[in-house]
Amino acid sequence: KSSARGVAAAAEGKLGLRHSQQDYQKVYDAIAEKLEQEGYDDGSLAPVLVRLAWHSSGTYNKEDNTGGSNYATMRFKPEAEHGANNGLNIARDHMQKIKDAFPWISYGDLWTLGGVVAVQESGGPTVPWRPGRIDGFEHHVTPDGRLPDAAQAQDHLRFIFYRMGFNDQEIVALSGAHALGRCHTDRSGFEGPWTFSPVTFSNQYFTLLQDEPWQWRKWKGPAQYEDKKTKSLMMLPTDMALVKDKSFKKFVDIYAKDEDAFFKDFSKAFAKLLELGVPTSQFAGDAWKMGSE
Ligand code: ZEM
Repeated sequence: KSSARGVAAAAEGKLGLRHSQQDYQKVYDAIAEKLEQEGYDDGSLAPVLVRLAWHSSGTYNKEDNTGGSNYATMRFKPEAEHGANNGLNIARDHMQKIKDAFPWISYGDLWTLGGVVAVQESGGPTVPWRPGRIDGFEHHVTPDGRLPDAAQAQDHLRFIFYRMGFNDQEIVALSGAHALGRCHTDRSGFEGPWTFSPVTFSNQYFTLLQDEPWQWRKWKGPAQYEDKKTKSLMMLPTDMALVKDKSFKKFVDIYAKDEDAFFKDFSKAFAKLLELGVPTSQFAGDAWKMGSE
C-alpha cells in the first residue's frame, strides 16, 4: 500500500502538483501566529505542540517498520486514548484550526511542522523539515506502550529509544526538549516545569540536571524529584537516569557546557524523529529550513 502511495506521490511531484515551500511557509506562519496564548499554561502552546510532534512520531519500531509520523494515527480513538497521550487533544484541537485553513496539508505533516515551528519560535535551533506524510487508517494504529514510561530508568529508556533507532547521545539530546513545558497532574499525574523558563528553548535542562541538588518530593502523586533550593522545579525518574548512567551523563555534561553543541545535536535528532516511519519515496527532495521572516 505504502509503495503504491509512494509512486503516486512521486508522480504528483513530477506533475508539479505538489505544494511549494512557500505554501508550507504559510502554514508555518499561521502556526507561529497562534503560539502565544494568554492564560494557557506559561503563555505559549509551543511545549504541547512539541509533545504532539514527538508522540506522533515516537511510536516507531524499526524491527517491523510500523508506527512513526507517517499516518497521523493519533486521530483515531484507540491511540488518542493511550495514557501517554493524555492532554494532547488540546494540541490536536489547535492544529485542527490550521488544518481548516490549509486543508491540503496532511495531518502528519501538520503535526510535525507544528513541532518545528514550536522549537524554532521558542528560540531553539532550525530543524530541517520536509513534507510527504500521508493520512493513514485506524488499522495503522500501533499497540499501547511504545512511548517511554517516566517512572522507569535507563534500561527502559534504551529499550524504547533503541527500538526507534536512536543511540545514547540522541536520547540525551532529545530529552533536552524538557527545557520546554511542564507536567500536569490531570495529564500524566506528575507536576511542574523542568526549568525556570519553560517557554524558552535552551540548554537549561542540562545545567539544572548537572548543578542543582535534587531530592524526592514528598507528596501524594507519583514519585518525582524537586530541586532542593526552590522546590519549584521537577525532574522525572527518567530525567534523573541521564545523570545516574555514565554513558548518558557524558552527554549531559557536554550539553550543559555547550549550548551550541546541544542545539546542533537536538536539531539532527529531532529532524530524524519527525521522519520515522515515512518511506523516503514519499519525500520529494532534501529537507527545508523554514523560518519566520
Ligand atoms: Zn516528554 N514528557 N518525555 N519529551 N515532553 C512530558 C512533557 C513533555 C517523557 C515523559 O514521560 C513526559 C521527550 C521524552 C520524554 C516534551 C517533549 C519530549 C510529560 C508531562 C511527561 C510525563 C506530560 C503532562 O503531564 O503534560 C519521557 C519519559 C521521555 C523519555 C525520555 C522527548 C524526546 C520530547 C521531544 C523531543 C515536552 C515539550 C513536554 C511538555 C508538554 C507541555 O504540555 O508542557
